[in-house]
Amino acid sequence: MSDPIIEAVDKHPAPKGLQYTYGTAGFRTKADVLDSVLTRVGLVAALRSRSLKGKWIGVMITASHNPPEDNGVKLVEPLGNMLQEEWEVLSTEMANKTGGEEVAKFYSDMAAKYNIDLETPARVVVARDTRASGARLLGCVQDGLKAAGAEVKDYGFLTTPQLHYMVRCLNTEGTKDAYGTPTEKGYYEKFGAAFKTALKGKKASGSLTVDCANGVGGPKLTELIKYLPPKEEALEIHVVNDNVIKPEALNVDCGADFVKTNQRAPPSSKTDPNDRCCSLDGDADRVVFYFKDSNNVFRLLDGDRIATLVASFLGDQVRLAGLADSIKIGVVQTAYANGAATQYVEQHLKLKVDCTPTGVKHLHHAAEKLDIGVYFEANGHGTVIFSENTLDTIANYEPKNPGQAEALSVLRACIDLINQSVGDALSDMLLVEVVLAHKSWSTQEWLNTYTDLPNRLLKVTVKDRNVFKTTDAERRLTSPEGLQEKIDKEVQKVRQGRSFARASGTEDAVRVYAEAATKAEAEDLARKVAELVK
Ligand code: 16G
Ligand code: ZN
Repeated sequence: MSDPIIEAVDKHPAPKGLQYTYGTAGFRTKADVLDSVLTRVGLVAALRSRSLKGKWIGVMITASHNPPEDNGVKLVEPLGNMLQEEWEVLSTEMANKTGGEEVAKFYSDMAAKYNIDLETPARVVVARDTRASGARLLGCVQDGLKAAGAEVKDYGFLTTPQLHYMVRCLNTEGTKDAYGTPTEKGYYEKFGAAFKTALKGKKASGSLTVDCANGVGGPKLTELIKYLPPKEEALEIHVVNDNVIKPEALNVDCGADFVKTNQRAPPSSKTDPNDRCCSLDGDADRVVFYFKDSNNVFRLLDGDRIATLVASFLGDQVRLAGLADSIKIGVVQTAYANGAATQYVEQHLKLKVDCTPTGVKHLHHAAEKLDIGVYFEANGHGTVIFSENTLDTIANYEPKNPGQAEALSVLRACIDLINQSVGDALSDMLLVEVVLAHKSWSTQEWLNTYTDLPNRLLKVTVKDRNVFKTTDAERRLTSPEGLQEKIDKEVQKVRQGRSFARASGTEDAVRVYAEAATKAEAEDLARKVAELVK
């Protein structure tokens, strides 16, 4: 009898001489060398589901902000979290096995090693972004899933956070932790209703122009808008860069990564000074805000700004609700957070700041230890999570006066508005709008809360990036020997200097970050450190 796993794997042979790694964002590379990986990911997803007694596991086919010719895939755990690290390693091993027989053997070895009963049902949810290669790669995953005998739900096109939402909803359906209805309509209804309640009748000033990176966020936002309160009462949204019919336009001269990296609006942008804008990335899990000020100068409100805005607002609401003694808020950042943002949170908001290595899973884990954990990377990736205890406290607290009742109601709506399974550009965007409406703030007032230290990010090509090893949340190098001391010396030469170098997890390069009191000093410091790294 022929083995369906061997057949499926041999139908999509691996290109010779390539090494695949399940990195910070799953497998990600040129789409035309991914077929074999996707079939094997199907097998791993089925095993992972069986190892969790048939819980739903998510498979998202996306390469986020990467160019149109790339693609990728990542696996989602039952509550919407990123794949467990041990399984990342197994996925990497599986992806690099040579042929069907080797893969089939590894599959049964894994089952034996982890005591996985292969008779247990396997349930897997799949979705993809709008890349041209998505349909073909979906077919490859399906072949793997079918060979492993998994039950499959294919949601077609979704944003990455929508897929995380579906996974969490499916696994909590009918329990006390039910997260929502596992349909697209359920997603829009949940977030639309929470937005309306959280606004408390307040109206956003002006309008919001949303650049969707010509990705899946475009059509999904257009759909979401139908579930928001009428624009005359709440928020007027203009959707731009939503052309998904032309997949080669994805992330090209637009989107969150373009705006953050180039520190400028998409060239196609036609907004006036002080118009509020934001950009999503290609799979809508990142968002950054920006505007042109009265002097036509581009002003960026990135993930650091979203974190400070949201942390200050939630802090106010917790205090107003009378819960300041029982609920502590903390902010989680990475080394890329601007020093001024860190200082603002610690000294002005008087909240604790934790720093973790780059990558959502690290921030998420640190945030899970807090009552309310606000975590954002500077690039706009992030969300807010509430601990079990905090959720109970907010759900059960009896308000002592109308002021407390109002704040409690806002907090409850925010809990629903924030996608707690993962950072979600659409949900984060609505949250920012709620906070600005409550504070009656323009983007200029939001910007005025603190002044960013001038900074510079450089990409350095090196012979072997693996020799760059870090400690202290990537802020210091332990290898190559002696390099950190040299960086320290350069840092001391400038005012308010800070700099670090780390190997990229997504590109074959080392990234150098530097900040200082003036632009000239920051640029100079970055250049000097880059020289040292070379
Ligand atoms: C991945 C991470 C992102 C991080 C980026 C850093 C996830 C889902 N994505 O895209 O959070 O900012 O890598 O890239 O964790 P780098 O290692 O190349 O600097
Ligand atoms: Zn993304």
